[in-house]
Amino acid sequence: MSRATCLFVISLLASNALAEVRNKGWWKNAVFYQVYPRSFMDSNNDGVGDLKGISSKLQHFVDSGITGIWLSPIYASPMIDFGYDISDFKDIDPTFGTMQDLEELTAQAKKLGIKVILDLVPNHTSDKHEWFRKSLIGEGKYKDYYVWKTGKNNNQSPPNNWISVFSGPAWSFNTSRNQWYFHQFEYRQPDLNYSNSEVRDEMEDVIRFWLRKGIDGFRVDAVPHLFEDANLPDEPRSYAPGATERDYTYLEHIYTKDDPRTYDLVASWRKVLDDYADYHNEDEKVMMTEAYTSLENTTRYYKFGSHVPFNFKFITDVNNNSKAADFKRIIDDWISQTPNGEIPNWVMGNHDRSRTASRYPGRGDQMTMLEMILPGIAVTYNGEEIGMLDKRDISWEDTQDPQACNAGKDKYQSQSRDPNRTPFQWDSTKNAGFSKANRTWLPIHENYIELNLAKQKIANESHYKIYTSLIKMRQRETALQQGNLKTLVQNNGQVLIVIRQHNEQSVVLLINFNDKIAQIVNLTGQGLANELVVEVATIGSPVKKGTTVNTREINLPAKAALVFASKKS
Ligand SMILES: *[C@@H]1O[C@H](CO)[C@@H](O)[C@H](O)[C@H]1NC(C)=O
Ligand SMILES: *[C@@H]1O[C@H](CO)[C@@H](O)[C@H](O)[C@H]1NC(C)=O
Ligand SMILES: *[C@@H]1O[C@H](CO)[C@@H](O)[C@H](O)[C@H]1NC(C)=O
Ligand SMILES: *[C@@H]1O[C@H](CO)[C@@H](O)[C@H](O)[C@H]1NC(C)=O
Ligand SMILES: *[C@@H]1O[C@H](CO)[C@@H](O)[C@H](O)[C@H]1NC(C)=O
Ligand SMILES: *[C@@H]1O[C@H](CO)[C@@H](O)[C@H](O)[C@H]1NC(C)=O
Ligand SMILES: *[C@@H]1O[C@H](CO)[C@@H](O)[C@H](O)[C@H]1NC(C)=O
Ligand SMILES: CC(=O)N[C@H]1CO[C@H](CO)[C@@H](O)[C@@H]1O
Ligand SMILES: [Ca+2]
Ligand SMILES: [Ca+2]
Repeated sequence: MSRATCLFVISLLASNALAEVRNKGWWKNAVFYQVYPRSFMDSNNDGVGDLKGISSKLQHFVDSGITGIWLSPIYASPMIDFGYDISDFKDIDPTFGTMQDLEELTAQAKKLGIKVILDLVPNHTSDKHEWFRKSLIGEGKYKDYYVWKTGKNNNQSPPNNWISVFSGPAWSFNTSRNQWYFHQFEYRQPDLNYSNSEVRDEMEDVIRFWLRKGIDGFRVDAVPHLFEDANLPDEPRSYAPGATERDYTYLEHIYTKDDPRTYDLVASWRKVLDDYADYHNEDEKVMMTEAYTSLENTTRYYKFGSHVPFNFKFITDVNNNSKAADFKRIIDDWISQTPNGEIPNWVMGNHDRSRTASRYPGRGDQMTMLEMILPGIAVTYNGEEIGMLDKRDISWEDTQDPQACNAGKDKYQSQSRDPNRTPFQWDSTKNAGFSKANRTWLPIHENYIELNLAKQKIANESHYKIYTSLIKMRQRETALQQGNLKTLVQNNGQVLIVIRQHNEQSVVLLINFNDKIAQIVNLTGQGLANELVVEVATIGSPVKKGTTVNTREINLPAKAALVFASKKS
């Protein structure tokens, strides 16, 4: 081999060795935190949160031990569905700031070691998106970007009986095109046509655009809704109790949900992320998927490239009347459905659901303990680290959520997601320190004087102290990083026990589901040390942090939860 060829081969090898995904698996024990940008922090005092606001609070994530944040949509939008109706996938809405603000946010976050993940909303666009406007007049390739169809009865009625998630017909007529278009959500959110390869190319292009801005991955919205059956057949009735003809639950969504092609589409997006990280020699990019569907169909996304198919079982399958055994069952089911080598995840709340502390009155911190002690990834919705509550009394006049507005004045409260979207409570100053505006986009919860981050930081016991102590434990305890998992129910079904063990190290969580009676828990025979130390206790528990207990006879106060670790020598 000549010297020149030799050098050539070496440099090829070198560049190959360099160009590869770095830091693979950084997300495996991550705590991810969902920021709802409208409600996090307002930097310019117009009453709505923004990107500069988030940048100004990055230290909060560092202090808390959070690995990465995912931001609900910040793209250009008429805000019919607060950013889930996007008019330009490659621009920032002025409500939230500028592209420069986003670049500054990602750059600053990178310096602090915080990952930034964006929301990808591929199912639909805003009706104000350029693609839709061109599609309306049948222009060139845009003609088939959306799902258009001539209606029945001489085009007088919709092409079929499909119902929108936000209730009422999922079809709207447009006079200039003289056809109906399909929308799974609001009528100003027309669905894209994913049978069209040009649409798929556009979305890959959108993903690459944001990767070039320095983001670390995507959370993909409303995945099961991506494809519809090409023949557009009527859907059968569900006979769900109480469902009226306009309700989404009135039909069995067999032609508009869970289409098998969805899985390959998700896999194609994962490939875009991997190829990008590979080519640019960057940290692995993460993909999270939002799919409210059966356990099998949700966990199937693991096999198609989702690192984190969101596990909503603590939101959808249990409530404040559930027993210890119900919790054990949903934990065990998820673990058994997680393919070998994949990582479980636990989501306690989000912008669509009632807050954890409201769903589990007096037991919100126990839910935080569960998600932090269980193996894998924990996902926190902003505000839950301080135990924020739903603001239930928002008036019809102040209501903003389109899902509630669609439901009408009589039903809006049962449909509204506003109560769990009120601004973050930073301190006890005006507007909870969220904004200096005279009016915020949603009212502040009136409990902010008492319930806020600043107070919880200095209190002896607080939701926030519990939250951060648990994250510190995750960083410290090998049992939480690598330990196996055992779940048990004892004391006549009253106590849930979660044990994590790695070599000689153990972490144990005990939750007393009995509101009135303390339990004596006996953990003999579980392979634990004779003595354990309380690391975290629920607020007001008479058994405090630092208490050493005998494994044979642990006093677990009524309605309390305790986290223990083995004594360090
Ligand atoms: C139909 O689309 C046109 C734009 O081409 C718009 O001006 C009009 O308002 C739409 N009509 C309906 C009924 O949606
Ligand atoms: C979707 O796009 C495909 C491919 O371009 C086209 O054949 C089809 O008619 C479109 N579907 C609808 C319902 O518009
Ligand atoms: C699961 O997905 C399959 C294929 O995509 C679909 O046929 C089935 O109806 C789905 N099942 C449930 C319970 O959602
Ligand atoms: C909790 O359960 C009680 C008793 O069944 C019920 O009255 C209450 O409405 C429930 N609270 C929540 C927030 O679900
Ligand atoms: C709030 O209202 C007061 C009194 O009307 C006014 O002086 C002040 O400029 C307003 N502040 C903001 C931030 O709009
Ligand atoms: C916190 O605990 C210390 C020591 O037990 C006590 O002196 C102090 O009063 C407590 N502070 C508050 C705000 O409860
Ligand atoms: C705990 O359980 C073990 C094994 O079942 C038993 O030998 C022991 O007596 C129990 N201890 C107490 C305090 O009940
Ligand atoms: C669960 C859910 O529906 N999440 C989002 C899905 O998309 C709709 C429409 O874009 C949003 O309103 C939801 O918040
Ligand atoms: Ca603002
Ligand atoms: Ca769709």
